[in-house]
Amino acid sequence: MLYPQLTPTRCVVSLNGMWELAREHEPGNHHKGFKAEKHVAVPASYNDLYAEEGFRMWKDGMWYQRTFAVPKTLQGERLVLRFGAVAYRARVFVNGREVGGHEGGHLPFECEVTDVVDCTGLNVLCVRCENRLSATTVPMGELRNAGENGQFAGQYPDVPFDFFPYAGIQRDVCLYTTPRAAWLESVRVTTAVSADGVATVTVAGRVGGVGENLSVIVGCMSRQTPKVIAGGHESISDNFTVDIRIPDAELWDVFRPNLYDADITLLSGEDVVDTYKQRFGIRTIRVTGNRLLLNGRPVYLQGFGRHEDFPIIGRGLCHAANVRDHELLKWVNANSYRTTHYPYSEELVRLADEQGILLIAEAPAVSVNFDHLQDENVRRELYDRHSTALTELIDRDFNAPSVIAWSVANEATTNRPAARDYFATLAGHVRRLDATRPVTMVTCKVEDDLVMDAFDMVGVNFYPGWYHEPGLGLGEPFASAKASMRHALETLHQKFNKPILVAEFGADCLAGLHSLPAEQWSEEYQADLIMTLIDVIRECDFVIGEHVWNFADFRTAQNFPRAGGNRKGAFTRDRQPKMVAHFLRRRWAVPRYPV
Ligand code: GCB
Repeated sequence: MLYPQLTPTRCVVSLNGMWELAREHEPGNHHKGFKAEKHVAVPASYNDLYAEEGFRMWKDGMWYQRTFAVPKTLQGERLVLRFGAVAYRARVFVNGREVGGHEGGHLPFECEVTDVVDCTGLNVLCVRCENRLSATTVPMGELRNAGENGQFAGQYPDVPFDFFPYAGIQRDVCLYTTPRAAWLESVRVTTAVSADGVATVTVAGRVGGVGENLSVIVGCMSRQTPKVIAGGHESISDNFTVDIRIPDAELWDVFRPNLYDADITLLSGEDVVDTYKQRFGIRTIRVTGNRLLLNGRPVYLQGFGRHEDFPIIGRGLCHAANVRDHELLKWVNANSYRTTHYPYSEELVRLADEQGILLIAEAPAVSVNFDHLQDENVRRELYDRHSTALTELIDRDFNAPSVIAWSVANEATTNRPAARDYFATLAGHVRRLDATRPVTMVTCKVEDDLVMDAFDMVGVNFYPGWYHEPGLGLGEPFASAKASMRHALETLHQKFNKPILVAEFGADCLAGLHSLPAEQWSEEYQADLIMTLIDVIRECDFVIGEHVWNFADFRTAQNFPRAGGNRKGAFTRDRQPKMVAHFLRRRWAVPRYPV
């Protein structure tokens, strides 16, 4: 699926804005249009928009509707409705007819509506969202007995993770056109660089529809020096592959986001049928021994786990908030983050491409709990959804140079024997789809993890000084937290002999709360603990990165260990620095490896 683009052969019409909303109290005829209860903003999560609990916590059918007309100039084109993401399940109706749907709340989907729309009048677009989770959804939810992930038992709402299960039409909606007879359907750019700096760029794609005498022209443009620098031309049927050589390639790198465009023209005979510009970057990323190599040089990941989470709009796409977050990342001298615990918006990934920020892109599989997956059929059902989510994620982000690794899951019960096969098979699935990036997963099982040897690098979440070994102690400050961190990292390394990313560590902190000597929840405690643990982490040469949990405070389900949300942010929820952010900024200003 291509990201919607205005080109000489394509048009994009935004359907964002004010829609109408109603809860489905009883099944009925909502799909034909309904009496609204509320206005609703698109994109946004609906949960935090209203004053009533009955809307905030609603997870059954939530109906959205709006009307749209098709401009005369677009009639005769192929018409497609595209949704950036709808959580968790969506069914889409145009003029009462079901035109498509999707499951999984963080990836795009589209529905062709060429033959359904009325070009003479207004069309009624209705979308049914639903946010019920189960043992076989990704993520899992509503498990009642939370099993090993018991820390989440009894939360309100009932999810086995701490971030709030926001729902609704959370990303952009648009109507876009392509030519009707034949069109570019997908494009994948793979790059390789030889020792003498020559890049081979392979632009492969698929054509939809049918056309006579089709061919494709690909021109490569450098964004740095905007001119066509290389090109290729192929006669094709429905698939194409064009190889292009770029001598003296300018590589994409951290904060040096050299980007190229593959300018693709689909021709039928001499006539231009479709055009599309696919951006890409040329860079290599791989794990060797105890290092992660970006363009052949060791890179140390310093940054955070994060959430798409903002006041009022919840998980809704907000360009301003995304710009602010990336500005703060640069200010604090971070170079990377993990898209915990689900795929972030395409717009954010594109921003990271353009700014040279490194991303570990994570599947929406948080807290996969094998205590609820003892039945093989149930396990297979979950696996199918999980592998589909990864397929869709890789399909969407394959061309993004900022994405340097795939994370297939966060904190599963990886100490259960059934987890082994499940994750080894999943790692194989990801490698078949993309052989150009490392595959990882994030565990919290140190002594008894059974799966991490299936991955290229080990991600670990570990909270000494917070969930265990709390307090400064009477001797050297944080002595037991330090010992515990060192032991965990050495144990994992001895066991798996892979480089390790410390994917989460940290402490909650209520901004403005101070204490001397430092105690839990204070700014001093969070700052001192994190900086102390960074010292320990850096004594371990096999560690390839430190990601503090979390970039910013975020909203959670209600639970007694959470004070108005998760407060482990280095920044507050409204994106102002806590004390630790200033410390990190100084520490991260000095490169970990010699430049
Ligand atoms: C974790 C989870 C993360 C939580 C965090 C915490 O290990 O991966 O989703 O928010 O701990 O603060 O407890």
